Amino acid sequence: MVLDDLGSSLRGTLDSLRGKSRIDEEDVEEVVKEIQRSLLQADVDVSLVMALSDSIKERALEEEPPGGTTARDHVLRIVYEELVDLVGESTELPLEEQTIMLAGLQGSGKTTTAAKMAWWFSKKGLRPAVIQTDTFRPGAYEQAEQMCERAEVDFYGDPDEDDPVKIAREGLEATEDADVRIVDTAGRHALEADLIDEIEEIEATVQPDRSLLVLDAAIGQGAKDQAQQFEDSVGIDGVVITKLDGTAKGGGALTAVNETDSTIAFLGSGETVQDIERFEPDGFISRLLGMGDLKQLTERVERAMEETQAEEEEDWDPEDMLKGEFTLKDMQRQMSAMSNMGPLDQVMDMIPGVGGGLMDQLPDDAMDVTQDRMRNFEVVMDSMTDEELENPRSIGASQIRRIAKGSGQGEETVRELLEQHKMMARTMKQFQGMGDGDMQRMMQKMQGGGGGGGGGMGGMGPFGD
Ligand SMILES: Nc1nc2c(ncn2[C@@H]2O[C@H](COP(=O)(O)OP(=O)(O)OP(=O)(O)O)[C@@H](O)[C@H]2O)c(=O)[nH]1
Ligand SMILES: [Mg+2]
Repeated sequence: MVLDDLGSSLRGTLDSLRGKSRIDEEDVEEVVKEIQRSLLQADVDVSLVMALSDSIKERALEEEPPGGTTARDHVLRIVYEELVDLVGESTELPLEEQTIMLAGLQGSGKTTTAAKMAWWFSKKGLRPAVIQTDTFRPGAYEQAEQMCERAEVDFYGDPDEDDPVKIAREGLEATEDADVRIVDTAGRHALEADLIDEIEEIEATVQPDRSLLVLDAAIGQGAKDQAQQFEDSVGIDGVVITKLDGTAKGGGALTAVNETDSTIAFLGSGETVQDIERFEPDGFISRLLGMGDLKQLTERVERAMEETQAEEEEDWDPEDMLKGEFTLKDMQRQMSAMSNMGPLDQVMDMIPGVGGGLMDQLPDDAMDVTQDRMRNFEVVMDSMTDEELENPRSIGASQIRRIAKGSGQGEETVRELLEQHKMMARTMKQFQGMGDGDMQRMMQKMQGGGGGGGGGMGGMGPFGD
């Protein structure tokens, strides 16, 4: 994703500052060079890069490091602050009744984003609805309808109507009961006069409380003009950057945001409705720099736990795992909690110490393999009886054959699953001897010593080692 290698290259440079209490101009030059290289490679505008590096240089040399901080921490803090400043604030988005219009070029991800945002609002306890006004793209109605179904949110569209303004007007009436109405609009491959006319008309009809511009992270310097044009015609309150999961660099989008004095509202990082997150400048930059982002991770974990619990008919206490035998049922629950959290590599990226450094050392597809395997395991477990799940030791060769057949997986996958389970059960056993106090201490350690989740990155001391 954006500035992907900034973290690792910068870490190397900063590490050379370790142990020094004062920094000289040469050290700062070195750090600034790394930052420039990463930003330019990521397509961030040259003048922006220069302005940023000048202020980092100036501050690093002139500001006195607060007592007790090392040269490394001092520079890291300045880099962090300047980068946070570069990406700007998060677009204000009160959790209240509102209408939001999405604009953007063809294929930028508007329709996907509409459904994702609706899903996001529904998780915040509001009732969202998506209104599809795109009469230009064939299949736009079905696409939006399907995505909204997956997001389990209300949807309005009219495949037989070809006047988008009329659809918008009728859509507002039809979705009167919704709290948040998200209006999806048509895209064109370039900003032509008729697209501008159309979106201006829709905006006049809908009178959105906010208009968000959807930008593909792959867009380069062209983003700047595009953002300006949309700003001039309908007014842009915030930007959504999509496809950050790809190889895209995102720097063009960042430049557009900066140049138009706009802010970022959401980040999109995948094709499913859950692949959205609210933009948080601190967390975003800490993640880039490999500092991890505890706050987001905590949110995801909490959400996943809620969802897993909602799916369970009986109450399940994770601590039960530490008491009796670790069964396949426990493993199944654990895996379902994991898959609710989103792609494994994204979750890993948010864990301090794991994101950045460690991830760099894994082959690119290491996580995908694990995820595919997890999916296969889930299918296999679905083909097992309760008795087998509770008592995996009882599973013999003939049962393996039956389960493999029933799940459409090979027998070796079933065996692998049983092996994996055995390994996990052994690990769990090691925890079993721990008293409550030990467990608590371990959790606190994992949360950065802050105790209690939700504390953001405050406790972990992002500038420490
Ligand atoms: N990998 C990835 N793909 C995305 C993301 N957002 C959207 N896409 C994909 O990008 C393609 C275009 O997305 P749409 O939502 O249809 O884009 P749009 O702006 O509505 O396109 P038009 O209506 O034709 O203007 C689809 O194949 C989406 O699945 C994302 O965050 N990550
Ligand atoms: Mg669309």
